[in-house]
Amino acid sequence: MINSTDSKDNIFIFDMLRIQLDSSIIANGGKEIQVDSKIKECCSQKRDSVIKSWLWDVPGFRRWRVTRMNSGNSIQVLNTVAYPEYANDQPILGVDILWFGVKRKLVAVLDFQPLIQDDQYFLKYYEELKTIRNSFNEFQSTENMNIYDSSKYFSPWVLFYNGKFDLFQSYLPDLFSQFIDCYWNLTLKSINQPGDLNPKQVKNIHIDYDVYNAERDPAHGLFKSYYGKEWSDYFVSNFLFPLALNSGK
Ligand code: BLA
Repeated sequence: MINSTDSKDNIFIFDMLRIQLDSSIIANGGKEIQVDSKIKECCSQKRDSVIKSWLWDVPGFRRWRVTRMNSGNSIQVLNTVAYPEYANDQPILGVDILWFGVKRKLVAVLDFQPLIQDDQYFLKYYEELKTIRNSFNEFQSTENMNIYDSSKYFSPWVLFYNGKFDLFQSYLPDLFSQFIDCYWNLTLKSINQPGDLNPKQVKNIHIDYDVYNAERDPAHGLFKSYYGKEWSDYFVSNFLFPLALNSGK
């Protein structure tokens, strides 16, 4: 049985993950950028649910967005994507963590999303992520990845879980902090290293990433059912994947 203490604990874990993320962004020089009020926060008319978003200006990054959805025991979400500057060809940070309280189901996806699928690129950027993945056995299978293509914008070392998972409260904070720390280490190293892709190539890949994800992200359907079609279309095009809007595709 699910009780209310359970639900509070889960909300607390997700709030903690976001605070952990905020603190590490601020420690690395991040400053919050104001977003319009429609994007900042939206409450569902139909259900007990609120979605809040933040945009950060972080040295070395073109864009860093964070979204937190709180629908009590129905669904908890933390989602963040960090796009490095075009002059840096390091992977995009991608995190999507969802908890469905009634089903006791966890969907957790944490990856350094590669700009290209290339052995040299993997050698350069994935050493530390490999080590983390090896210490979280449960997060190693992409078998249940159905909507996305695991070989497009996912690395072979993506931390992925999709299914019933009762231990998430004890696992997630540790997994998340190791993962984020690892990404900062990577950023420090790659800012001082020339990339193999030039800024024009990186820009085109960032555009393609937004186009691909705007088409595929199952978030859109979920948002529609909570916040209506108009808000969802606006949020996906203007906040989640803005480069898809002007790509001409
Ligand atoms: C899955 N993500 C999902 C699902 C939903 C969301 C509803 C399907 C879960 C299920 O029913 O099994 C929801 N995505 C969201 C929400 C936001 C969002 C609410 O972006 C809010 C902003 N998704 C990402 C990023 C990655 C990602 C950055 O946004 C990569 C790290 C991956 N999400 C991802 C994957 C799945 C998923 C791989 C599993 C879907 C599949 O089976 O392929």
